[in-house]
Amino acid sequence: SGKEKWPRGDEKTWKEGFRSVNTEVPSITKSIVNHVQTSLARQAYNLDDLGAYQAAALSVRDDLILNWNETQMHYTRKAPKRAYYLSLEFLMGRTFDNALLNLGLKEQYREGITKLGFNMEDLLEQERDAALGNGGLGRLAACYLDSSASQELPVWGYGLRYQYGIFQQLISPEGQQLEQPDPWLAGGENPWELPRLDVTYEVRFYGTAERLPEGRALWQGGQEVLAVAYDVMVPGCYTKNTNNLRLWESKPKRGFDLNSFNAGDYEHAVESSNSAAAITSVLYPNDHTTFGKELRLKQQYFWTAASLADIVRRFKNIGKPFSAFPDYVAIQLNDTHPTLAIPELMRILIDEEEIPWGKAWDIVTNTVFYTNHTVLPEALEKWPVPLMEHLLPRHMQIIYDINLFFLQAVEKKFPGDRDRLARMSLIEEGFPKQVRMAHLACIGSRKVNGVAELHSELVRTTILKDFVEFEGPSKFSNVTNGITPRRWLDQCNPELSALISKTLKVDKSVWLKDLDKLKELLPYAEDAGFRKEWAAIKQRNKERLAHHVQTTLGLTVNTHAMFDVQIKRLHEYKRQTLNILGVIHRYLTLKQMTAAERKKVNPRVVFFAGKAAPGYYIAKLTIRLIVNAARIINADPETRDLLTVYFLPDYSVSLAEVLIPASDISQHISTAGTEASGTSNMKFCLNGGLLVGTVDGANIEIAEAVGENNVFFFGHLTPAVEDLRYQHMYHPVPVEEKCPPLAKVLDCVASGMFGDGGVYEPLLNTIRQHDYYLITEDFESYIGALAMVDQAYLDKEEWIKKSIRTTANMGKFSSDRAILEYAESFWNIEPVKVA
Ligand code: B1H
Repeated sequence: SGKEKWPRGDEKTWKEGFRSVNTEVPSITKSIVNHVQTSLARQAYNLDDLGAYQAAALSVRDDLILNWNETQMHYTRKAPKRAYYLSLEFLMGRTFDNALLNLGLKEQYREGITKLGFNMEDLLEQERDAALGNGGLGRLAACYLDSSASQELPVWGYGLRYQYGIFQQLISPEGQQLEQPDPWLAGGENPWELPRLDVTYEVRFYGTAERLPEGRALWQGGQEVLAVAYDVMVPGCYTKNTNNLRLWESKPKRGFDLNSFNAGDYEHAVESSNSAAAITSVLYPNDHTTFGKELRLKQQYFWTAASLADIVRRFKNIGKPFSAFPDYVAIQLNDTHPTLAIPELMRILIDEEEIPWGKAWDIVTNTVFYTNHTVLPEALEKWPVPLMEHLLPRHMQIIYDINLFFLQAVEKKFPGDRDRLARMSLIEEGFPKQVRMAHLACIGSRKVNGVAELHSELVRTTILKDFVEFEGPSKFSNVTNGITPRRWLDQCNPELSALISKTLKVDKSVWLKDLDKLKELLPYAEDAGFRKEWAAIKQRNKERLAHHVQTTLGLTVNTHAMFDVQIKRLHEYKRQTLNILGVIHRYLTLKQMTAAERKKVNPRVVFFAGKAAPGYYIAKLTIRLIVNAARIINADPETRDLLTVYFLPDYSVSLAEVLIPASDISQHISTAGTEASGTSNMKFCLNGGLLVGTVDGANIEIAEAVGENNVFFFGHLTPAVEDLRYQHMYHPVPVEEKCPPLAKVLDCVASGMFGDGGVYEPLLNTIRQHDYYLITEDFESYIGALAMVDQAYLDKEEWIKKSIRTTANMGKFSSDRAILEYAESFWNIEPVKVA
């Protein structure tokens, strides 16, 4: 009624009960001990590291809840325009350390934990990664959440609460990738989420859609599934603002079918309840490919429908007419995975809110924004029309209607251009017909952006060229990706962070939220004392990585060598194959040298890590070649002081946090025009690692920022790629002629130097035959670039200068800059600070 007295009962008693965030060591230890006693029901005498971690995490959770509650209440009261980031992946990694750092409580907790007889580093290792993503796209979403909260922007994430994240990778002794499930929630309570069992929505699948007058329809029948909210708290850095990531879990609407149960048909009784629970059971591990699987489409609709219902309900609470929807809501589509948000919002506005088509379309196209993350054809989502019609009959009608109006407008602007209509249609002809999700996302959005300058240009000139011609260029823009310097510098490289603060004579809270400040490090490149400290930190980070490899794999790493790292999903376009063939080439070269010649060579340790999609045969063969080459090369007494190779299994956010600060050089060597941006390139450079790479994605902008003399570029440029592929297709030249040194390497592999050569034939054939990713074309300049790296590394002082200058110039790549670009130029939202 609004007139109820608040609080109920005695106000003073209430207020005395309120607590605030524990900032002093005694109150922190008290809270930890309380959690041991009550939440965990355990005792001091039998507490292990896991128990101590859980108690400490629950204590931090309490603090996060206070800030989260205050933030959400404040946003509700102020009712600002909000932005919603819809992503099927959020690759969050661990939370404990990050939360402590963002709250500014790490040192207090360290002291308290020590007092209780535990070691902070050991407790941090107890946490499992939240790995609800495949790679860059999912980690970008996580960085953007961190930046939104840190910049005090009213942004919520929406995703799925998968029971199983990205699979765990095992490597067999033969070098085969084996996959195991990742039951990340199996340990019981997850302290970083708040189950909201009262926040639920019903989501419908299948059934029939009957057209009604005035463009409306009645969709009924089919299967109804319940979406239950779990809220993950996202603390900002040095601010009270704590944003929300809402993850949906699927649940059967009713426990099970009682009629069948009573009739004795127990299997059927639980069938529909199982099929409901299946929706959010597992993350699809097929980075960069679309499969047209019904369960995946169910995930996409389940998630967009629940998210939109929630967004619409929140909007309605403000009490404004729907015409004001775009003034209060911005929805960012992370790739095409949530594109159903467009027809779903149309359905809500038309069928439920009874808004006419034209007005509804205006609302949608002023609310939704679309980010494209790849131009690779195999990654562009298409859904078979028969599947859509079956699963989402009403949405298929709406898509047809959108298409009709759209093509009429195209026909009007380009009369009689049938080819253009066919190219631009939302429906691709064929057997079966397919819905082109990128086209739908494009025409349903206010803005479309790519994720680095080159990539955005490729979006404009290739996959969406017709749409630029039709709608004009202003809708199409670029937001270059960024990374959060909190996790990717302060957290993963605390010594470097401390050196930066000491040198700049400011608290880290200043430069971590204004990363351009790193520029002030530039003059210190000339300071020999500073260089010494800088190099010593890199050395200790290399030792930390070596220690990790020693304890997890039992292998001893030479920390006096140059550390050369390539860590990312296995994919032909990323060309791990080029790297390992380069390693073998180096090995063959070393073998031919005299002992005296070898003395002049820089020792090198090459690290690989990354997962292959379970069904991606060639990518798995690449892993096999790496592992077997490593086995032979590392065992060779003639060369092993100068060259060793490691494939570190089960790459994850947490492993990246150890690898990245330890690298001297990292490899980002995609065929030009294929890697939309890359974000690990930014992480390495921020940590003072140099980069060897192709002129692709964000490598280009990194080189612009840090200076071309501080990166090692090689390979053909994007405009050449198409012609070269054409030549390979129609005028193939044998690799023996095109690139003799590569041919020699391929022969060694084929002849069994690294185990049965026949095994590798299919991989070698991808190069010998069409060589779509142009390894033969880039091999020699790649070897040349690596030689330049060796040359540069000989001058240690100059190398350290390059390292310092690289870090100093990386300010642009903070995800704070990126998220502010989205906020200002797309979403039109402003910071809402919680006092
Ligand atoms: C990126 C994907 C992707 N682009 C389909 N596209 C997926 C596509 O499961 N799926 O169906 C999953 C992922 N991921 C990456 O996005 C780009 O390759 C990187 O270059 C880029 O840095 C990253 C973030 O923008």
